Amino acid sequence: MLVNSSQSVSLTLPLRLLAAVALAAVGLLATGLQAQTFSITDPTASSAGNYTWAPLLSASGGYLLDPANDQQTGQTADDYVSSASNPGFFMRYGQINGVDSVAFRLMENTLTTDNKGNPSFTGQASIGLDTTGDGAIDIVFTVIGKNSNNGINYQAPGSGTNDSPNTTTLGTPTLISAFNASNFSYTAVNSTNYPGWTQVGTDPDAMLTFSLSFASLNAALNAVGKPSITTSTLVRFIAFTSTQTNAINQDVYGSTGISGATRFDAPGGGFTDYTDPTGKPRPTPEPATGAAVGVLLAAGLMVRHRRRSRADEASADDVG
Ligand SMILES: [Ca+2]
Ligand SMILES: [Ca+2]
Ligand SMILES: [Ca+2]
Repeated sequence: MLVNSSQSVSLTLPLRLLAAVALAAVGLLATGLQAQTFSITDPTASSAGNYTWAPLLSASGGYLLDPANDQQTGQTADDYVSSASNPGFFMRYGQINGVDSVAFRLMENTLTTDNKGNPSFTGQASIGLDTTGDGAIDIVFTVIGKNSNNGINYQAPGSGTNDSPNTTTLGTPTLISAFNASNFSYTAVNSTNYPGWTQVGTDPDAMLTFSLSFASLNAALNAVGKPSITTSTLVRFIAFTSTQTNAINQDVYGSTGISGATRFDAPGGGFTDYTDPTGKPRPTPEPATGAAVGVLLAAGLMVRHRRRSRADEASADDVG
């Protein structure tokens, strides 16, 4: 009995040490992820089909998807598209030109071109963030290609509840940055920038990508009276298109039409599952790395070993 107890104690201490080492490794992995350099034109997936951008997920599991031809105002250029094998809403975090940045990528049904046939973004696409977990949009980032404030803007939600298309109003866009080669890309989808993509309908589809620095994201949050977030804050995203800047009126990604549900946080309402700003989904269960799982397995085996030892002792006592 004494031998068993001392064995348990002597093994528990190294186990704690091992757990600490594993957690440190997890931290290093996270740091590595944040430091990774990328470009907004990087392909969505490897040639082997593994996503290098993070597909945003539904709260009920799997990729968040949006049907084709459900936008409400007639312009298929502003219709988000996806399928079970081709998710259409991605994000990525890392360094662009040495600056910590977050980027979003969306697939749209029709590529618009200028009179020379070159891709020309003339629409308006927005990403809303719920940074506080209350189901309401806290801030919106909008790329505008059609009138004043062309570029990447932020918008403050209005005084309503901002938890559904009908209850959301948006303030005047404030320009964060004009479009440039590092923060905006609008292009036809092809087998290089999205290996495995299947065209929707008869017209070429578009891939829209934009980025902003993490510092400017937080500066915008502060400007609308919201606290800053960190790379571990759990956030929900919602993507929508509009013909006007003060409301949601075209397509909500993840919702049939504008309003497949009465609230953004209801099934089919448009919110992604919670993720951190690096695109890493909410850990369930945590932690998820191989090393940490190994530690958990080892801990489980130890518990079983100790229970068995106690059971052996108990049965030995019974016999005695
Ligand atoms: Ca759609
Ligand atoms: Ca199309
Ligand atoms: Ca939709």
